[in-house]
Amino acid sequence: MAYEVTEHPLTGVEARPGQSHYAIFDHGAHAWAWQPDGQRPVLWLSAHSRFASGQAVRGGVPVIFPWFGTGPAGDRQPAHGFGRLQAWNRRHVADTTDTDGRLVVELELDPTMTGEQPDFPFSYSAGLQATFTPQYLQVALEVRNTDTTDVTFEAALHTYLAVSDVRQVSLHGLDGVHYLDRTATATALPVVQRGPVTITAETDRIYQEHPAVTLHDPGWTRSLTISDEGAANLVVWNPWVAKAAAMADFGDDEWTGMICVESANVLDHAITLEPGESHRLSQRVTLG
Ligand code: TA6
Repeated sequence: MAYEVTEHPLTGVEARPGQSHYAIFDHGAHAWAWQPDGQRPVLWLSAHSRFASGQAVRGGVPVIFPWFGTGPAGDRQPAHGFGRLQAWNRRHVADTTDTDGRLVVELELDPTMTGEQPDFPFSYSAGLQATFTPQYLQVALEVRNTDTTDVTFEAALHTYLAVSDVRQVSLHGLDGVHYLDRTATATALPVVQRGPVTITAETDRIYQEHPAVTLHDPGWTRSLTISDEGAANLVVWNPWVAKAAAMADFGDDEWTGMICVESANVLDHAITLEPGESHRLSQRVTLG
């Protein structure tokens, strides 16, 4: 049976069917726990995360909307948009955890809730649906243009996955896919991925068209398959030593325990909707 979040100051829905744990905050429509029966947590959450309005939660599945980073032209604030910084309206909870172990939570965001957003002066509705099951977690963001003009936005489901040791994992399925290296030492030119992705330094890559990928974690003898729909990009990120130390809400030694695999539409794959059109971005993380 689902219940109101009790472990943190933010409101939301939580459930512990059997030995598993599901949880989502109203704040940012932010799924922060998916731990199936008999498994270690699949979503990573920093021990130093903040849990407050106006602050991003460090971990789980941040909903990045309506721009990624500082936007395509590098001129927008707050970083990664305003969607993850405030409470969304909880619209629907379908709790069948006592029968089939499933919990579906739907939340909404619209301009009446966010106040003036000079960098995004449009009418829209954004809906987030999180589906927690014993086999997979699915998060879907649907954005509708309710304005009378075209609306262009970026979005990402910025999923933090827990791993035994990021230096031991490998991400398979991106061989031959072009990516943009966003680390400081990179050239601005796309690079082609050769073989599985392994993490041996700060890694911040925006891959282009991509298939489902599989994260192999030998330390926990666990594999996760990450599949998506409506995502032109896949972002892979680990801050490594220096960037982890530079973030106040990220423990200096926590970088070894996580990798972000983010389904996204960013930069030249930003989405433009005509009046009345909508777009759905979804990601599913499946055990095995
Ligand atoms: O998705 C990768 C990234 O854009 C990195 O460049 C890093 O900034 C990360 O997101 C975390 O961003 P945040 O604003 O949550 O600290």
